[in-house]
Amino acid sequence: MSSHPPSRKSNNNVCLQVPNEKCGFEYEDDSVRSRGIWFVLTWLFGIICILLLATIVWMSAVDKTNDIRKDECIPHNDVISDVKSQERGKRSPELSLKFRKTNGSDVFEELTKDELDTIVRYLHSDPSLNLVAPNKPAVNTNYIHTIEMKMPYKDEVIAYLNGSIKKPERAATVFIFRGADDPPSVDEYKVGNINGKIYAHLVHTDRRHTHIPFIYRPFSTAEFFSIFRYILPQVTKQAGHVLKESYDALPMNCDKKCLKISMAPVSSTFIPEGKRKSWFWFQQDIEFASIRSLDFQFLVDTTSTNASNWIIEDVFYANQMFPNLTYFLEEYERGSINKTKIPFPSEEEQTWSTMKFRTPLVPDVPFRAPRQFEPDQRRFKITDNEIHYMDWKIHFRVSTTGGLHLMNIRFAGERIIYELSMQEVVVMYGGNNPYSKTMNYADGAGIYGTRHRGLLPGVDCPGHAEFVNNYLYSYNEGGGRMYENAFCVFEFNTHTPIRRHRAYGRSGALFGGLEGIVLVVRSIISVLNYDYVFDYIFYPVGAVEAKVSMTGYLGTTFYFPEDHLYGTRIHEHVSAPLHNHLFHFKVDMDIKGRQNRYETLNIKVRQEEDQWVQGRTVHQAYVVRELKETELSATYKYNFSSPKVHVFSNNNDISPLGNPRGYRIQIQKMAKQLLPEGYGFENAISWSRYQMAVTRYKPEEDRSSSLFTMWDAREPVVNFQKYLDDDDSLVDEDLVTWITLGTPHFPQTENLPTTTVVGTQLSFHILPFNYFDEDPSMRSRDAVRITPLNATRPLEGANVEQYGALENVQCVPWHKYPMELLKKNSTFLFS
Ligand SMILES: *[C@@H]1O[C@H](CO)[C@@H](O)[C@H](O)[C@H]1NC(C)=O
Ligand SMILES: *[C@@H]1O[C@H](CO)[C@@H](O)[C@H](O)[C@H]1NC(C)=O
Ligand SMILES: *[C@@H]1O[C@H](CO)[C@@H](O)[C@H](O)[C@H]1NC(C)=O
Ligand SMILES: *[C@@H]1O[C@H](CO)[C@@H](O)[C@H](O)[C@H]1NC(C)=O
Ligand SMILES: *[C@@H]1O[C@H](CO)[C@@H](O)[C@H](O)[C@H]1NC(C)=O
Ligand SMILES: *[C@@H]1O[C@H](CO)[C@@H](O)[C@H](O)[C@H]1NC(C)=O
Ligand SMILES: *[C@@H]1O[C@H](CO)[C@@H](O)[C@H](O)[C@H]1NC(C)=O
Ligand SMILES: *[C@@H]1O[C@H](CO)[C@@H](O)[C@H](O)[C@H]1NC(C)=O
Ligand SMILES: [Cu+2]
Repeated sequence: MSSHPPSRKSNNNVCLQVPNEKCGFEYEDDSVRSRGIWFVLTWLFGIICILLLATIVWMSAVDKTNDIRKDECIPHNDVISDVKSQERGKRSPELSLKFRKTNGSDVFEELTKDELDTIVRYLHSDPSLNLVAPNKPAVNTNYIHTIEMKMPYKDEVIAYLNGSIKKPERAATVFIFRGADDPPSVDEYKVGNINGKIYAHLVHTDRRHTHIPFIYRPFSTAEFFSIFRYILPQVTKQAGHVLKESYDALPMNCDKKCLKISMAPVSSTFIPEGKRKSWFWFQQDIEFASIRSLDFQFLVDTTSTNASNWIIEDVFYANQMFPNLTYFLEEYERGSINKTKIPFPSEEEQTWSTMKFRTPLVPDVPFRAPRQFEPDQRRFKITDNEIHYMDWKIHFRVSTTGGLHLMNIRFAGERIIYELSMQEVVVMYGGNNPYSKTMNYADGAGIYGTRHRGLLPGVDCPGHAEFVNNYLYSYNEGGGRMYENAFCVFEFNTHTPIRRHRAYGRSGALFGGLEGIVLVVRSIISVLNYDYVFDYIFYPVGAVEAKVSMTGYLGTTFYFPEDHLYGTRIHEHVSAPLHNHLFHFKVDMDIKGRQNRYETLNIKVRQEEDQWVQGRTVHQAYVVRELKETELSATYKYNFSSPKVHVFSNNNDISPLGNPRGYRIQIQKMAKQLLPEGYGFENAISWSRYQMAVTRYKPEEDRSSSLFTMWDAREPVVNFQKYLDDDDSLVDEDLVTWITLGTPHFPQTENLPTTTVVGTQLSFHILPFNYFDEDPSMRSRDAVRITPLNATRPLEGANVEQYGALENVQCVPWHKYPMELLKKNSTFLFS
């Protein structure tokens, strides 16, 4: 028990959550206190309470180490009922630091540490690959960039799942950077039969490039290391006096007044063929640099694999561009430039960009916020790599390059979704200064799997969530390592009823309702300044929602008056430019099997004769069903004037009422790609042209984006448009749906110090559409039905049916920051 603000007296954090009773606080109002006691007594004598106590006593007996007080919730973490969970280790109330135990037993499971070690040993033993370990980062070496499980093709997986073949071989996708080769390249390898006679070969497919120009490689530690070794010292040596005069700070040997370097890659379409260039600029190295941008910028040509040949090209300073550093310095000496002068922020001036608490604090008394807990015990479980929750069963994997993928999502025993995954996160900026004009980030370069880490219980996910760790291999993180608290799973009461109805009349009265209870699978990635919260939400009605919320810091530029055209001046010297956030998702649905079709229900309006009233014509809406026969005819660009319902169904499974059983996809927030098709960076993210697109499943059309998207627009490694251009038939085929979410973000001063998730949540729903004959949530115990005892006298007592769910539970919410643990060891959060 730990985190009490000093002014709060708490009875060991254990108290009765009774209305008006303020939980162990010094309390002045006696009437409130006695009311509290009255509630306690009522509660103590409640029959349901006795049931609960019996459960508690039983559970205490199960776990002797846990001295449960009768007014305390059962800390479910200690009474996990299933054997597998116990195998994973009993979780301390603070936080589990146990590693997820995996043994590669399942077809969806990521590679285990042993498997990764085997692959690394095997590849390193091949002299022709000439590989070096990740501990000596240099651009002109050959090294393994990432390793991840290569999923067997869907045919095989499904045959394995239905028991008709034995387990497919374990295989891996490996990206090898070959900076030492001439010409240098990045190559995609398949390493197969990992646990047997292992082999490796370059992947060949016409669906993407697998032998990739080295200039398209994502930034790696090797490259950052070289920037720090070769470029920064050069800039500091030649222009250090400018930085000192302008900002009273330096990038090196700087003690307390330091400059941080930030970087924006220039996509290949904006520069001559065969070149690789990035813009760099300085920021004050304080909390937090991304909103502390300064005006000294320079473009570096990093085409050579020999970093000592990298060239500093254009320099931008004081709203002027100079063709080279020497020329800039001459002009600077000559006094023809209006020098920028920004004093290094004092302690006090630093505050606005920090997340330090502001005063006066709200509320003025540190009463705790409402919080959620699980009164009985956890109602879902996670076994190896599968989540079990009510009618849902979900496999998962965390791919090193792709992040969290949910696989084989079943409801009531039937697969509905084979794969649900995020494909790419993009931010496209504009602005006055040179780097903003070509600043487009595709965060895949940041290696999504490694960004899943460090979720904080109590803030990022509820304290009662279960956290999952992952072991992944990436060069940027020094090889194989554990990522703790990579994602979390929790059951959650939204307290928006999922359904309800209240009716009252002479014929009787009735109330029926279902609490808003869902399962959330959450991951959060931080890339540079931004944080994205990804939720996959599972509803008792058989629906799934995918949602992304944005937070973190703005990306900014140094303010010049011209920036008014592009964004908002958010501080004296800081402008935040308009930008467009885009997200791409893959949904591989299988509705009653793999042979599905895609139809739109087009809502139209027409004028028609009213056959019931002579001579009257009416305007009214009607529906035209349009079967989408091929990929190109199935691309969807939102049009306000022609609303559509997007239905995916199985034509071999028609309900007795004549409705094909199906699911539909409904997108809540879309953004249009405003740039011309094929222009610049847009060419690398051709998926963003469509709010939705549907393709026929092809094993090699696995992803819509790649590690290389930030750089490869001239010749995209994965070109999504190509998936569509072969215009395959979509009728009664295995269909994959690709969904773009997005929003333009026009920054505002309220985005200081950070942007918040409020108003930045984008989502789509995957909803049953005549799939069930009746809402499956009608079986939920979380529902209630209330009817009068006597239908003709509804005011004289009612009957409450709760289907057995324990109610009126009063106990301690299980919500704590892992405070004690963090004081001793904050590895899980910051590593
Ligand atoms: C892997 O674990 C599962 C259960 O978690 C077990 O049934 C299987 O035998 C294990 N496989 C190996 C190769 O250890
Ligand atoms: C198992 O799946 C495979 C591949 O989809 C299919 O060909 C086969 O008929 C299925 N077998 C059974 C027993 O369902
Ligand atoms: C890299 O370039 C520098 C300067 O041009 C040269 O001295 C050095 O030998 C080169 N290194 C390699 C490994 O080619
Ligand atoms: C730098 O730019 C100036 C002005 O365009 C030019 O005269 C000079 O040759 C350039 N120097 C180098 C080293 O490119
Ligand atoms: C420098 O500042 C003066 C006064 O504001 C302005 O008139 C002049 O145009 C500026 N020069 C440059 C090169 O921006
Ligand atoms: C939008 O839909 C309307 C009504 O069907 C149609 O007339 C119009 O051409 C469509 N606009 C575009 C851009 O396709
Ligand atoms: C319900 O109330 C009506 C009107 O008072 C009465 O006649 C009837 O017997 C009651 N029914 C039952 C089942 O109690
Ligand atoms: C801190 O925790 C990490 C796991 O998060 C563990 O590997 C490490 O040994 C711990 N360090 C200490 C000093 O306990
Ligand atoms: Cu934004």
